[in-house]
Amino acid sequence: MPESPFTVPADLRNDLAIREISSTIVDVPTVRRHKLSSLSVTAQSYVIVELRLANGAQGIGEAATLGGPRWSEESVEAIKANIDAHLAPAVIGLGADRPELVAARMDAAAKRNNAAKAAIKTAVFDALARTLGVPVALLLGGQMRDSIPVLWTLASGDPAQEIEEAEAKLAARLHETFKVKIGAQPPEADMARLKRLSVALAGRARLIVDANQAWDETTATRCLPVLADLGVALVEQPLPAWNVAGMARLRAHPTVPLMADECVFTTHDMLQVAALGAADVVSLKLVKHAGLLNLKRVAAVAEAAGIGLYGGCLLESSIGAAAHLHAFAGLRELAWGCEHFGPQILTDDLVTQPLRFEEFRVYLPAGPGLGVTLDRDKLRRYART
Ligand code: MUC
Ligand code: MG
Repeated sequence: MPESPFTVPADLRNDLAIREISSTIVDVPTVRRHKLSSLSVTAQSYVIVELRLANGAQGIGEAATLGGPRWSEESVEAIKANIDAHLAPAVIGLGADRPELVAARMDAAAKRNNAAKAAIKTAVFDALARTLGVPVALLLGGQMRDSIPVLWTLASGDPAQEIEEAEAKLAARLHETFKVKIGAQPPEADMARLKRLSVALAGRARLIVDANQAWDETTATRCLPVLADLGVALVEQPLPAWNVAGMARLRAHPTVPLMADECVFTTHDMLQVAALGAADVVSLKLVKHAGLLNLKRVAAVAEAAGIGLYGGCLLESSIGAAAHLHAFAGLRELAWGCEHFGPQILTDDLVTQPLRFEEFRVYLPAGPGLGVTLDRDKLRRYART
């Protein structure tokens, strides 16, 4: 008879048992309006998970959303409700030294809910690593690097403002690659906007674009050669997430390398994209892959297919960004860098010591666990009442 996945080994350390999990919705204003193809935000919403073990160790995790349940199906309201009613009760009493068992219990308690599960799993790793006095990265295989090139996203939709913003980032030596959000306006208007940006920043910055599923295949076929002529280095998710075959057809006539984002949540999605040859690069995110271990699994499928890795984000604060950096730090290759500029687009952060951004890179915070400390005053200030 196959072993039950829920047989808890007898040697479970009682002091590592998960005793308490709480979740708080926070809304943190952004420094300017951030406009994607189908949504726009002036505040970023997260669910912050706080977890306590029997030994008193605490862990934190963050579930990010973008524009309510519009970037993906999860909203902060649904994330909090499902954590409180289903996911936390499923793992209370389990040992933090059994992250796979914690994951299996949550999968049995709720379908998908990937961002909610990711936040709890991050908090489990944080508490476990703090107990052991090691960084989370060490529990994931150890660090290949301690900093990662980090880009900035231009998403006001106003090219004059975007050029000014990019100039300021270049001058401060914070970012030299810029991701331009397109798809909120007609393609011709976006092409004109990109032309202005590429002329203004020529020779000094690299541009990539993210259409967030806005185009149909005909539009993409028409626009990709224009983007190639403008020197755009990468095009992210030009087609709807369902049209993976369409992405493969676009790649059959190479113009600009394509990056998969919303079409890759699970390892099965990644396998399909790889089998169809539908992407050159994949954007890795905790909210999509449901946690640190799964992120590395998706990366492994991509690596096996020769697909490049990119460290994606959903505008996380320093908490969520730190969690990603611990996972990214252990990947053998991260050829396309990362986009964890989230802490910089917020008017305030949720930790006592925000992440360090310097010389176009973001640094893995030092210290045990995630290496960041939740600022409880800030948590109270931005908590939704
Ligand atoms: C996305 O689709 O990549 C990441 C950066 C940004 O500006 O939006 C997000 C989501
Ligand atoms: Mg994207």
